[in-house]
Parts: sequence; structure tokens; C-alpha cells
Amino acid sequence: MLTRLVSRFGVLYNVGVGIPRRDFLLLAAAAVLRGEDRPNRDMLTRSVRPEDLEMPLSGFSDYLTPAEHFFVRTHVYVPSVNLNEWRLKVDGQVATPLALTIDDLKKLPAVELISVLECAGNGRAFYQPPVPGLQWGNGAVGNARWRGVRLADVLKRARLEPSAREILFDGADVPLGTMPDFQRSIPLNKALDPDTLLAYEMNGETLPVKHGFPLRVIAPGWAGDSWVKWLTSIRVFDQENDGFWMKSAYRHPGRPVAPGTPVPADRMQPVTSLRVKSVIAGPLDGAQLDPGRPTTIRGVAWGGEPITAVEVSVDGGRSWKPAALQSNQRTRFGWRQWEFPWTPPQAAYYTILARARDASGNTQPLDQEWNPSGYLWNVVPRVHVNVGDSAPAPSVTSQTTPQAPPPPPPAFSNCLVCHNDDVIHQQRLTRTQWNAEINKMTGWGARVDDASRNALLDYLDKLR
Ligand code: HEC
Ligand SMILES: Nc1nc2c(c(=O)[nH]1)N[C@H]1C(S)=C(S)[C@@H](COP(=O)(O)O)O[C@H]1N2
Ligand SMILES: [Mo]
Repeated sequence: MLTRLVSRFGVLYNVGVGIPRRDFLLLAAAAVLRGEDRPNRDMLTRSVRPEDLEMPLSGFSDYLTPAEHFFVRTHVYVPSVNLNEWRLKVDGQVATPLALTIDDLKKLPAVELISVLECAGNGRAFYQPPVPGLQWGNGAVGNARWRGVRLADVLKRARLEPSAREILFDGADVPLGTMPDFQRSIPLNKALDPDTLLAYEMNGETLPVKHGFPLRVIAPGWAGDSWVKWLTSIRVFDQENDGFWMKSAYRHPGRPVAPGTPVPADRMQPVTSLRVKSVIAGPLDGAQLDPGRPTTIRGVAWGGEPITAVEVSVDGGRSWKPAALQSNQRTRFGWRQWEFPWTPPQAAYYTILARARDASGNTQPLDQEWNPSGYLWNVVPRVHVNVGDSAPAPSVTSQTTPQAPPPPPPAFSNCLVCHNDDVIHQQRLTRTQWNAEINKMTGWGARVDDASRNALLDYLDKLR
């Protein structure tokens, strides 16, 4: 049942792509599982297919995140690219349209920089009330050394027209069903920034397939949605792209709204810069420690700008003391590891907090601003530890036996054509939110008739 098709630009499309849309929707879910869909055991699998993998907390102990521990975020299936036929096309409002090979690109001056890459949805699982989307914990983020060419150098060769305002990126991945193609545009000033790159290497190796082989956008300081992978096309426009991924997805109100308030997309702005943030990587929440025994509170901090300080509180925020930032990690866009030595003086229950500050003086909030898509989570992190010999009493909820989920209705099989049930079962949504989610999916090609919609909603409503 696997269909393979080689396109004009040498992209080998696997599974479902090239199959007429009607037939595609009849593909059985099991037939779509491929070798590279097998989960990496070190990673937290948020979705088996398309593949979405989260770095566990232990990943924060590396300064540079190795590719095998680097989070993976894909909206659709990973395309494989044949380098001999691959071209980077540059067109639109330019005087000289280009079609570059990877060797053409490698003749331009090479640039290297270290930068964090964080998904805008990192931390979505912590939002209350819950919002739909992959339920990332802390690990939809990594730090790597990227090597490639300046986007500005490529645009210079194409000779921008004076009307140029926005640069639209498209990759070789192909939408599922009738969903809109993943395309993102960035404004000209970000595109011409000497730190905005087109990278062909990650941590000294050829860019791995999952991370965008052979070429991806590096937009340091900006959230991952602008870092388009498997890049095949750069198109110059006089205005922001008006596709789904710019005008409906990846938008933030940019101002506090009451939690749970729907905000129309046109009242929101595109997600751009990351927010200043820190993560406590150790001790783990709920850890048992000994009084009088030295321990180290450690973590990582990053944001759209360099981190200048991290402070730690071991008394729930009453007092703060500076943590030590790693001295050899002063980069503009990389993350900064920090440590705070601590000897718990006496048996007690402690609340540990961390608060990062950036070069512009921004700090992390004590209360998270809610937003409808659960983007840019950056509240002060907190970890609770119990110091002493008596472990806390087990909570009442942990003593109840979890109920087996009810069997899904027959229509549920229509929800397993493009992805598995994992993306569905991790959600914590109300019936109203599920109804909107079904509308989104039928818009993308899922088949749900009126009769089965209620049966589906009855089932989905019980997943919370
Ligand atoms: C035509 C293919 C297709 C079908 C059929 C489909 N989905 Fe999806 N669904 C997707 C894709 C693609 C994504 C991932 C989008 C992303 O990563 O941004 C997704 C994501 C989701 C998510 C995660 C939240 C989100 O919006 O990204 C949920 C929940 C979901 N689908 C539910 C369902 C349900 C319920 C059904 C059946 C009614 C269904 N899907 C049928 C393509 C499909
Ligand atoms: N072509 C393409 N580029 C893409 C995506 C995608 O689905 N398709 N996902 C984006 C998102 S939302 C993020 S967070 C980053 C994730 O990059 P990674 O998988 O290398 O960690 O890639 C971005 N680039
Ligand atoms: Mo993302």
C-alpha cells in the first residue's frame, strides 16, 4: 500500500502523498506506519506519526543537544530529499530568480552560530484551562551549533525589488488530505539580519533528515515555527503571507486575556520572539532530600536575547539569590546553563523557584498569561522537594484505580487515517473544544457525518 513518487525537484514523497485525496482517506492506519516512525526510547513521544518527540528533562544537562536527543516537531510526514535533484528556488519580487544546488550554496561564505530552537507550543501541557495542540512539557527545545549561509547573501544574489517586504519559506513536506501547506513568512528586517541563516549542518554533521535535510531556516531568537525545514522555495512578497499558518495558526493576543476567552485570529499577532525563560532540571519535582547534605539546583535559561542573570529562591519566592551562570556559554542566542549550590538546613517541605533576566531587563512572570493556542509558556518554574526522613503521605487520587477508557465508536477509525490515537488521547478538552477540533479535521479531509459526530463527541468528552 506504500506509494512512492519522485517529484520534479527530486523529493521522494512517502505514503499518502501522490495518492488521490479520496483514496488517501481510505488508507488503513496500520499501513501508514513506517520504519522511521518507530519511537526513540530516550525521547517522550507526543505523536508517532507525524513524528513529534520531546527531549526529557535530562537533556538540559547537555550544552549542545545531540541530534538524537533534539526534539522533533513535524506537522506532516518527513519527506526524503534526493540531493542530486534538489534545488533551492528563489523567486517573486527579485530581479534574478535563482535555482541553487547545495554546492552553489556552499560556495557562499559559511557562517556558524549556536542557537536555541524552541517550539512556540513548548509548555502547552501546563496551561489551564487546557488548549488543543500537542501537549508538550518542558522539552520542545534544544540548543545546537548551526552552520550554513546568510539568507541575506542569497537574497543579495537574487537582487530584491524595492517592493520586497516579506520572505516566504516552503519546504518539501506535503500536506495531508486537504490541509494547507506549511509555509511561513518573515519580515524583511529579520530576513536580512546577518544571524538569519540557511543551515546545512547541525552540531558539525550534515543536517539530519528529521531536522530538515538538506537545508533549513535558522531564525535565532524566534520561535521554531519560522525555522522552516526541508527548504525548497524562498519567495519574495510585498506583504505578509495570508496562508493558514500565518493568519490562523501561530498567533498570540500580545496582551493579557481572561483564561479561556476565544480571541479572533485577526485580533492577534504572529508569534515572533521567544520569551525569557528558565527550566529547573534538578532536583526533580517531588524529590526526597536529606537535611544538611549539599545538593545542586541546576537548570537552563534562554530567550530572544542573551541571559544576564538567573536567581533562585528556596523559600517559595520570599527571598532570591543569584545562581552561577556557566562562564563559557556567552553567546547571543544559545542557552545558558546555571547552578545554585544548596544545603537544605532542616527537615521541611521546600518550594524552589528560578527566575531568568535578559539583556533588556525582561524577567519571567510569576503568573502565566493565558492565550488560546498555549504558546510561549515562560512563567517562573517551581519544584517542590521534601527534606527529611518522612516521605509525604500518598495523595488520595493515586490510590484510585484508573478506569479503562470506554471503547471508541466505529467513526473513530476515520480519525486514525493521518495520525494515531496518541495525539487525541493526550488532549484535555471540553465538548465544545472537541467540536471545534472535529471541524478543523473535517476541513482537512476527515470524514465525519452528522450521525457519527455525536457518538464521537460522547467518546472524546470522556477522555479528560
Ligand atoms: C486528513 C488527515 C487527518 C484526519 C483524517 C484527522 N486528522 Fe487530526 N490531525 C491531522 C494533522 C496533520 C494533525 C497535526 C497538525 C499539526 O501538527 O499541526 C492533526 C492533529 C490532531 C490533533 C492535535 C491537535 C491539533 O489540532 O493539532 C487532534 C486532537 C486531532 N488531530 C484529532 C482528530 C480527530 C478527532 C479526527 C477524526 C474526527 C482527526 N483528527 C482526523 C490530520 C488529520
Ligand atoms: N517544512 C517544515 N518546517 C518546519 C516544520 C514543519 O512541520 N515543516 N515545523 C516547524 C516547527 S513548528 C518547529 S517548532 C520546528 C521544529 O524543528 P525540529 O523538528 O528540528 O526540532 O520546525 C519548524 N519547521
Ligand atoms: Mo513549533
